[in-house]
Amino acid sequence: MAENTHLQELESLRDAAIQELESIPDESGLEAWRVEYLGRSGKLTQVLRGVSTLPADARPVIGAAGNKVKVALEGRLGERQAAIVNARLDSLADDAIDISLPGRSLAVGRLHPSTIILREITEIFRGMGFQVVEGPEVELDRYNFEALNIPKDHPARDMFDTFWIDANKDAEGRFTTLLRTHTSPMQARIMEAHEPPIRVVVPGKVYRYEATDATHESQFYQVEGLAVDKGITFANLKHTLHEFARRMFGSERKMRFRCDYFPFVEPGVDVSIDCFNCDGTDSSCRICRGAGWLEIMGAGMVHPNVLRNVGYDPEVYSGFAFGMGPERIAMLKYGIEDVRLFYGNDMRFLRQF
Ligand code: YSA
Repeated sequence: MAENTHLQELESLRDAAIQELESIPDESGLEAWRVEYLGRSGKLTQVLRGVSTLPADARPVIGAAGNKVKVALEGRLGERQAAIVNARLDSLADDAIDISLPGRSLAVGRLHPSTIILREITEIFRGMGFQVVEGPEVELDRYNFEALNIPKDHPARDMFDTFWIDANKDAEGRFTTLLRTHTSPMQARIMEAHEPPIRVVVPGKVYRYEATDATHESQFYQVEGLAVDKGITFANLKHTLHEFARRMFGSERKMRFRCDYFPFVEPGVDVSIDCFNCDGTDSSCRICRGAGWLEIMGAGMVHPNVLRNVGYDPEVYSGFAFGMGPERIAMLKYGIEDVRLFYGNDMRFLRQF
């Protein structure tokens, strides 16, 4: 009787253990199951230990049945372990990486055409002994105009349509801060901060409140040049700009200087090169439009008033200065017909450089 009860107990222990085992999802669960049933204090181990207390005739029967259950449970445990490992391997195979596939190419950035031309220009001047410096885009009226011999109400202010910043006003209620309309204010800042000799170029963004068209943007770059020392003459300016044009556009280019007016130079000139597309021979040339000449910058000898404004003695020092538009130069070099393409964010244009 006792024998039958023990046999039933073993069977239900086996069935419960197997049912539990089938729903275990991972190896840590399997280990907990092993400890619960087959461990030293496990449920089956307890039953097997109790065999010695049974009547002598029941011991071999229950002992043999208990061992059979143990072997069966160990066997099932091994099967379940293998099933869990295989399931994991199968899921890895689903996400497998095919290392024989070619890689996906990354889109590599490139330099903006303005940056390319700016680097080319500044490198040429660096090669001629000029230092490259930069200055603020938000500028004071004092540097953008007044230090450059353009006092308040001077008509020359109309040459530079200005974006004013309404943060600060002077005693008469006039704005004192602006987005610089040219890089020339850096002439005054540099001369104020340093004694001659000075040889600098200043690349930087400038802003003008003007209607845009194929040759006019409201934001564009300029490169300013300034050289101040004892005995600097117009001949030094001509030589420097000739050398620049030779390195930038080739040695066969001719250069033309014509009188022009800028309040901060005397004399002032505009500087052109002869058209490298048609050599001045094609009245329908798409680059010079038949003029034969391409204007590339304004320049001149630094006005004595500008030297005085920064505390230099114009009897002792003289200097030349120039200011050019790199986008206009890039347009000439690359045959770009509309300056608005530079900041239009059209990737089809930008990818060509
Ligand atoms: C003149 C004499 C000096 O001693 C020093 C500098 C200068 C240049 C002066 N500061 C100036 O800004 N002159 S400018 O109005 O004729 O502009 C200079 C160059 O900037 C032009 O030759 C042109 O290449 C470019 N530029 C002017 N307005 C532009 C422009 N580029 C694109 N869009 C515009 N709206």
